[in-house]
Amino acid sequence: MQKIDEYKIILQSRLDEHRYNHSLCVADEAKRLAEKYGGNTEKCFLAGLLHDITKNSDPKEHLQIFETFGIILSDIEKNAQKLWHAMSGAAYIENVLEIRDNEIVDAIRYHTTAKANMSLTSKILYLADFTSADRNYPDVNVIRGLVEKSLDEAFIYALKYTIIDLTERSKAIHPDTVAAYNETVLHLEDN
Ligand code: DGI
Ligand code: FE
Ligand code: FE
Repeated sequence: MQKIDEYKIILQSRLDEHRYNHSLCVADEAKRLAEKYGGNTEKCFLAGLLHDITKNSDPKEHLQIFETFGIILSDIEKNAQKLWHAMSGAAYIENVLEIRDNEIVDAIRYHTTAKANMSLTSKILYLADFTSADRNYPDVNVIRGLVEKSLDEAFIYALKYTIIDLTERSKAIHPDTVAAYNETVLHLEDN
């Protein structure tokens, strides 16, 4: 697809080499998971490719994007700059790259915190970000094993991993992350 090549050039101009390589790896992993779980391979690939498009932006650029597109931050969001690239990235791809596809925009918007009632595309992106070939955090092989077995089991594991990591570092947990966790465990209890 011609567009993909254009997006890659934009990404290369915005991201350092490490982050660009990560984006390519997440795109491949998202496509693989879409094939495995009956998702939309093109949307998942594109969401993976573009998900960290504003990751290397400085605070000034993030704040500029929030102002331009009328995004108001909660107190938790103001204090957690690591969450900004998901919000600014979604606004960037929707309004600057003009990708008017809610499934792709939403997947990028929630790729860091997750949220309740995520679409298959959003879940796939969230997990592909954890299991992409470039990842090497402790436990990466546990979640790689789980994602081959069940998307929901891998999803709950990833949420727990994130919540444990945040609490250990005394960081605030975004309400969307709590909602994703609650919804998923309640759903598991039903079975
Ligand atoms: O952008 P990546 O590094 O590929 O991965 P990501 O978008 O999942 O970002 C991970 C970072 O975001 C990690 O440092 C933890 C942080 N994070 C994720 N969920 C929350 C969070 N930080 C806070 N304060 N609250 C959250 O709920
Ligand atoms: Fe990210
Ligand atoms: Fe990422």
